[in-house]
Amino acid sequence: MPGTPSAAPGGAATSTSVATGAPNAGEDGTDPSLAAAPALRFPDGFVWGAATSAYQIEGAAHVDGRGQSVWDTFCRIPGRVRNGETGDVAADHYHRWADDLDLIRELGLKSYRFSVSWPRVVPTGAGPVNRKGLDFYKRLADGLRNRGVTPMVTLYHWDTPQELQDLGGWENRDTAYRFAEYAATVAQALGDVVPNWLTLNEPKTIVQNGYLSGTHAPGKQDPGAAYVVAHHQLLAHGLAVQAMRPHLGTTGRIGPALNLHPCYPADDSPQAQARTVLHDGYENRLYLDPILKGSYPQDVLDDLASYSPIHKYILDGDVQVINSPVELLAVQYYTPLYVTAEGDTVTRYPTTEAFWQQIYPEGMYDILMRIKKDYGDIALTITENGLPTPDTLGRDGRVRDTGRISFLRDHFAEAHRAITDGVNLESYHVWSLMDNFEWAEGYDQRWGLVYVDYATQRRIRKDSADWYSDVIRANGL
Ligand code: GCO
Repeated sequence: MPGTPSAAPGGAATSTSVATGAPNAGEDGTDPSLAAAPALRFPDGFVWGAATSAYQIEGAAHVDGRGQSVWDTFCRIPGRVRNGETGDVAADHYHRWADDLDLIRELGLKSYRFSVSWPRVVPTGAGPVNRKGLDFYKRLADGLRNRGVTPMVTLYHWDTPQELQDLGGWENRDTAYRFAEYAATVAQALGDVVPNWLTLNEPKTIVQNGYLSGTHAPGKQDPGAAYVVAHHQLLAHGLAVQAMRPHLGTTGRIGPALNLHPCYPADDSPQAQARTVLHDGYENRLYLDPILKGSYPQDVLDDLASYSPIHKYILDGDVQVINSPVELLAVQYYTPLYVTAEGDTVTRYPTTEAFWQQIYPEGMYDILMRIKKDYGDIALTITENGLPTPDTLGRDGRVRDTGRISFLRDHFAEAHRAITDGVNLESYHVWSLMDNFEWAEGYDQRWGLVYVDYATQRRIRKDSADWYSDVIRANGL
């Protein structure tokens, strides 16, 4: 059942601050130790990081043997991506990776979540491995380690190899097996330096944007195929967990990266309540339940029966594979959903430049507490939280992204509140390390802590980057 708003909407997050250190009155009577001590201190060992994905930052789309992905194809369909932009160059991270790792170290990040491009490592999606591609990620992982930063790898962040898409992509069950083979290849190559692994990034977004709205690659509007795609992605997750396990030793941890939306009724009618439960099923339980509980939510399966052939594609043993044990759940929180009696969603809070994103920090607390309540104490990591802001480079060379600082401060405070109330949250990765290709929005939105001047590829730390470095140093705010 979705949580009800935990605080009066827009209410200030409550927090428990613990004074640290004995007061040592300074000359002016203030206590310098308290001035340094954060009001909200995170547990010792809490890990602060940032996240990116391959297609959004790497560029080098036709370099060193990389195969084509569905996003290379999608960007070339007129009208699909704003200004006809592509990830061909992006932030040119493929060539600038060493400087970017230095930047990560300078920011004080202790974890960096990046994704491996499937077609860069296996150009056709199946078969021969591209050593140059694999070597790039080996350099990246080793480079992070050498800088005291823990790598976190996402194996699939939407860049399906085009040759597999030509064979049906996620509509084709075979793609799940090809994914498991690719995952094992990467785990074998990097398993000794990468401790934290995420199989899929937001399978729900592939379903909703790739197969329902058609706003993301492969750009389909096919409700019949959409939830078959959900199932085959979940099967791919389970097969990959099993295929990777032998290469990760006793310390490697695996899990999915799910964008989870706390769902609330838009009014107090019984109809809105009922619609909210089903909405929560489609948004959250359809992915959480098979992976963590070993069963699909029956209310969603019943609803799907009227329009989706998914039932024919769930074969005996599939859900057991999907339920292969995982040690990590990556939570990506951006926005709440408010559901009406008719099953529509309405906007309740101010939105960001991303039309779909409502600013509601308390939703972070609610989704984390709900996971604890319904799914137990699996280790949690926030692998995406952030917003786009109208960032401009000032004449003084500064980017005053005050909106990002207040957004992050409020969401960090809610994460702290959840930890205080018993949630097993161990790390937090801001989306994103740097400005990047924001899918159908192209480069129009800037989500980074670091500004990218695409004309020169210069990286400029925004005010939020400096603020975040202070948070990391203090381990709190
Ligand atoms: C995701 C993403 C990121 C986006 C970010 C902002 O993993 O959900 O789509 O790649 O850039 O979420 O939309």
